Amino acid sequence: MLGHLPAQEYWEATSERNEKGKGFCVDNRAFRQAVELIDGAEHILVTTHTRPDGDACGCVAAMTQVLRGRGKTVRPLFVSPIPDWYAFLFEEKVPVLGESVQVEDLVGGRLGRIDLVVILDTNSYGQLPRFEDYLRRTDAPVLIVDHHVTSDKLGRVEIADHTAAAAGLVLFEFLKDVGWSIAGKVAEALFVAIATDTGWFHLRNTDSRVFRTCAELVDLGVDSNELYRKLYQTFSHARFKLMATMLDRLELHLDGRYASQYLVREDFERTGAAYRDTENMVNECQRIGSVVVAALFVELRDGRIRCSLRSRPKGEQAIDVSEIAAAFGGGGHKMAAGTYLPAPIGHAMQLIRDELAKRL
Ligand SMILES: [Mn+2]
Repeated sequence: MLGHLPAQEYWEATSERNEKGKGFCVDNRAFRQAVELIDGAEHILVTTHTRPDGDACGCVAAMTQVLRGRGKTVRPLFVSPIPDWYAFLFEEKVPVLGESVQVEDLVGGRLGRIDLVVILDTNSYGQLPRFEDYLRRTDAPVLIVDHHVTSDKLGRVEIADHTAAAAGLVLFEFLKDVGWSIAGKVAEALFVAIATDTGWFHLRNTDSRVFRTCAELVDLGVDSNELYRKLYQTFSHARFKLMATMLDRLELHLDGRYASQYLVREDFERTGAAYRDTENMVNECQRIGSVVVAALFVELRDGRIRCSLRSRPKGEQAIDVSEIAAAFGGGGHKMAAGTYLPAPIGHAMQLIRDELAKRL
């Protein structure tokens, strides 16, 4: 199964959508209740979903700094490691649950008292592996700031707006409404959250509310050019060589509508790239105009084949790739899904191609 998917993929997966650019869809009462919850707490734990993306990292960084600015003792915590390129958002190395911190440490109070838990960019147990154990065992109230449709209603107070392109947008509107300072690193972190969840303003969730918010953040001193460089122009040579290998292997099928690519173990050894370096690479070939569905097959260390699928609507033709993935025990969303397949890689590729041929 895939882990958490970026917001735009949830967004594109749902047809339900409010009028673009409305803004302020959250009831102000939730804002006031959130302030009460925060004001009543001294020691606050801040976390987000597994496989944190830019929205998740940006929100954790922003919320941590805002709460510290209000004199709170704040413990940011991730439930799985963050990509290296988001580390600049944090002044400290944020602990990861299951690495330097265990659930028992949280439950046993070995990290100190926690009287409020703030969860950003998710409201689902399924996105909080291990942390779920803690949530079920703690009496501390939970505050949610989120923009996903799926919800396990984890929060005593929930600031949730599924019409927002990013959780960072919801957090911005909350901070602005209650008059808490958005400046410096907080503004930068919120910009990263919103810009990354909209694919740097090119995905379909990019509405006028996104631009208005980001314009305000630029007025507050955010240097968008510098952030873009930090996030998208810092590939290692090894990672770039891996991408070049992948692109070299690209094949178009089904009248150019299906692009398949693959990487094998030897490619990682030869280039010196890491498995996590494949992140987002499957999307590269969507620059080819004819491509409707893209797939990347990666041979893992244990020999299994990880298949990532991406779909993009073209006219009336929209392929639900989660159905393709589900046919092989995987899952995901309409526009982004994945599954694991048995070796050999050629056979795995043939299975997906045959399944797609039925639909394309
Ligand atoms: Mn998000």
